[in-house]
Amino acid sequence: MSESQACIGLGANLGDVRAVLAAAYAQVRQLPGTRYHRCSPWFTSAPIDSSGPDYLNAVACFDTTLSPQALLEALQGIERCHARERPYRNAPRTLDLDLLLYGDQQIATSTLTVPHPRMHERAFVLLPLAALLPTVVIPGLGPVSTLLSSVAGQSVWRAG
Ligand code: A4P
Ligand code: MG
Repeated sequence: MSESQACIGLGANLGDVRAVLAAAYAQVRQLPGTRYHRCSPWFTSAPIDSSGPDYLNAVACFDTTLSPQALLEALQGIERCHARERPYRNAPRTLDLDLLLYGDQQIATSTLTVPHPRMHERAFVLLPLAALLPTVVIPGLGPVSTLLSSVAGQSVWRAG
């Protein structure tokens, strides 16, 4: 069975965000057909196109035999475990798990767009991604290091 490297974004700005992100990452590590997990440091940032308290964000990468759609559904199952609600677009959230990258694939279906369509505009995604994979190239968009320079004005700091 073929294996691909997947990268996911983890974010939260409601509730006990540290506990929820730690629990969610532990659940990701338990997903079937995944191995070689690693997680970036955690970063704090003000909400972008969103509201509420500051966010805590991280990026995790692992190798997986799950298909992109199966992985998305597994991530949505973990979100549901943490009482994720969707009252309106970009609402504050107890947990957001986004599929950022799946190998070098570019995917556009009704339920899944990969690379995640807004990841290249967001320092809270690019900084933790670069901490894990400094030379990664975002398919169709370019090296993470180049993309990072275009979001240098965004304030994101390492969580203490
Ligand atoms: N979907 C399509 N592609 C993907 C993908 N690659 N990963 C679909 C995950 N989902 C994907 O997502 C809505 C639908 O997008 C899903 O049903 C899935 O089929 P959602 O998670 O229900 O809604 P959302 O969270 O509002 O959308 P999304 O795309 O996660 O929002 P964004 O654009 O990521 O914005 N500011 C800071 N500082 N930190 C943050 O983490 N997050 C957001 C969320 C806004 N501002 C933030 C942060
Ligand atoms: Mg999401």
